[in-house]
Amino acid sequence: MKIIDGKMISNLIKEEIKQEVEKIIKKGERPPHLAAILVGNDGASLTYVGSKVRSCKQVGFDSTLLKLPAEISQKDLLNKIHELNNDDKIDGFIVQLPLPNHIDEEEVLMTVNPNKDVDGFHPSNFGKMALNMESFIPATPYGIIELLKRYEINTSGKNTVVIGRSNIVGRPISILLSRKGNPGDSTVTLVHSRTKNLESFTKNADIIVSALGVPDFLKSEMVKKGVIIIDVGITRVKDDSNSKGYVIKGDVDFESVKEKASFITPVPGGVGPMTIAMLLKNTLFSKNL
Ligand code: L34
Repeated sequence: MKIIDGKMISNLIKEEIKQEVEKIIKKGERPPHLAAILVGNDGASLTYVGSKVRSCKQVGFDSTLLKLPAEISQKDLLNKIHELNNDDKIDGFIVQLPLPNHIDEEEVLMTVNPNKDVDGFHPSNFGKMALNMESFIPATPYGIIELLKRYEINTSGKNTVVIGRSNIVGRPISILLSRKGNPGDSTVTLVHSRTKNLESFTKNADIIVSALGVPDFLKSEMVKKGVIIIDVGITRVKDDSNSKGYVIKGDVDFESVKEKASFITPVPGGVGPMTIAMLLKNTLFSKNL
């Protein structure tokens, strides 16, 4: 069993990006600039956006964090997005999800200028991704692809099972892994809450990408020997014995499944840090558009 070290790879990628930034500065240009909109005070979102801002500093990017109140109106939020769309000094920006219930998420994501949509959530970018055209690839799926590449995991012709059909992970990674190319060329099955006999699919899978958000969902009886496991789940579970008051859990029962897996990502330290590194990569790409 080999642990796929997302933390280590993300640091490597950030180092590569930092060197690109140094080249940009030497040419006398300004560094890439990423902005993030955070609505409300969700604890996990604060952590993730905080890491994004910190990582910008590490690689030499400029960053702007717009913290907006949970009660903000749809109209005021859209206005902020228009401001960022029209700000020539900002190369890319994200609106951190989830948004409060009264906000129409679809309208928000459709308002982001596709050329600054470094999350790749706009239908124009999502459509281009599905058609194998150049586009921004959503950071978490992009991070998974990058991990498969750097660990030289062959996905061609493999039975790949994706658990979960969210717009930000399950759906896009199922498209990416079935596209022509490497990584890609996989025979992808997308299973979800309405799937009958889910185990019959996971048991036959060569590669499993789990993006469900249910701690310890995937047990060792549900997988075959030699399986490759990518655990995207990241749930905070209350734990008073921990100084933070919670522990972070993946979808995979790591201790038992690792005995059967040939490769496995840990949580934390697997896919999470890659999401941040690939967001920076998209922002660098955006600056060069
Ligand atoms: N707009 N919303 C938008 N873009 C995104 O790409 C995200 N996502 C998801 C939630 N909402 C979003 C993230 O940024 C999930 N996500 C994310 C980012 C970073 C980490 C996890 C999820 C991460 O850094 N995880 C660490 C542990 C962090 C902790 O201590 O809680 C890890 O090692 O897995």
